[in-house]
Amino acid sequence: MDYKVKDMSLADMGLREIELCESEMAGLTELVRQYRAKGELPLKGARITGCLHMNIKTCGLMDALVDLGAEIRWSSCNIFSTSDSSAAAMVKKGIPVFAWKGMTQEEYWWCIEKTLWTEDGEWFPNLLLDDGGDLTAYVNEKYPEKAKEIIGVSEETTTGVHRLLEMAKEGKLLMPAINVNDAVTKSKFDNIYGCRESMLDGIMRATNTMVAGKIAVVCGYGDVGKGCAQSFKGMGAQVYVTEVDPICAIQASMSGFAVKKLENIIDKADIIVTTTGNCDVVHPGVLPNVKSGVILCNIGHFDNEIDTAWLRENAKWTEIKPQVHKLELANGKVIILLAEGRLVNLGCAAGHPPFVMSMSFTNQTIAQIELWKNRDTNKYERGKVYTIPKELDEEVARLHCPHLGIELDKLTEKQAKYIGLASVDGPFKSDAYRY
Ligand code: NAD
Ligand code: RBV
Repeated sequence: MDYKVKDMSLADMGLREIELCESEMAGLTELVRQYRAKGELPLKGARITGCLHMNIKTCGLMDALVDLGAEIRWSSCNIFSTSDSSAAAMVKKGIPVFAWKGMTQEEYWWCIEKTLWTEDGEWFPNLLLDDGGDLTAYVNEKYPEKAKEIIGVSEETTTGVHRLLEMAKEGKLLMPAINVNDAVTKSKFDNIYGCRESMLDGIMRATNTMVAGKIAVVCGYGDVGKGCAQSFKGMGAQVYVTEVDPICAIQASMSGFAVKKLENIIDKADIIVTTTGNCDVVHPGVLPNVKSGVILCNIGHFDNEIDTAWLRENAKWTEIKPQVHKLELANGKVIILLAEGRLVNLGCAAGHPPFVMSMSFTNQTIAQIELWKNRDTNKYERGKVYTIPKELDEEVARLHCPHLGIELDKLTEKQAKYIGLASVDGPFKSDAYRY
């Protein structure tokens, strides 16, 4: 079997770590159990290439896909997000993994290429599972003839969905796509509550700084920004938000956060985190005005939210430890930059906790099954982007309720009719409902 990981001697530790978080991946395990109990292998025949942070939680997703009948090959969607013990553990289980923490950008693309073909050239995926859109763009651009035969792709994150919609608009998306991010049970949980826990984990592991009493600035108040702002508030920081969208700005204000222009607050901030999925948010126009010693980091998908390209040219970099750099600007000010501007929760910590990733990955698994099950129907058309149907979204939530000890009340027929539902078992909301 072909593979490339950092160190196979870490495999046994990786296997023990997977076991440690298994019980928290409750809904995903239950989904697999239900199929197996029925004697079904809904992904039999599926050949999935995955490109998603190769860490412990993702091992749970990979195991689920294999347990449901799929063959898989895997790489990480970020150069810093691999857990080397997880990667080794999956290789030990017989999965071709191409991922290690701290790879170069060139190695990153090499790994993606290696997940598309076996050495004999016999294997090419018939499904893609992506996070951020790099794998999807790579296959569509480099192998368009092959891409036209792929059954579909499921996409994990907000930025990847933006890229899918762009490709679809330009007629460059050669396969059907399922937008996993906009399942309610993904973005309203992973992006909010996942980041609420893993952002601070990243900052603390990297710097060991005291957050209470500090001034924290959260750029962007979408789902991720909401989680990050809550997290800082919970820890006792004074929190400022920056926004461009008046709706999100009022939401921030009414949650007790002062909303200011970045240029008016940057000189007071002790910690700044970008959460926008946008480029050039912390830019050369404001960077020289930071408070010296500021901790600067990003939790959005790509490293262009903070203008790291400018910082490379205009600051003296000293590595304190991997993924933590001291940057000295020409005016003498110091910036502590985390994960070189890449996702801080995955570069400096281990990503989201397993329970919330179980919710995201149950959606991913359902999306893969949907695409595969409908490979010969016209339900999912090439070049179009679909969201997960409401019934399945509610089912993902239902699968996760027991683990939290949640008791659900039950509608009567009369009540269901009164509020306009087709069934006492849901769907409980219309597609327009915003949660
Ligand atoms: P979102 O669209 O809900 O929120 C982004 C917000 O940023 C919006 O409200 C937008 O108005 C605001 N914004 C855009 N440009 C801005 C600017 N220049 N200044 C201030 N605000 C600005 O998106 P989201 O779901 O919160 O995702 C944000 C990013 O985080 C994406 O890149 C996504 O892929 C990524 N993400 C990362 C993780 C993680 O674990 N690291 C988890 C989920 C999502
Ligand atoms: N994310 N994955 C993890 N495997 O630990 N943590 C966060 C993990 C995902 C999350 O779903 C988000 O949308 C995406 O990473 C951004 O790349």
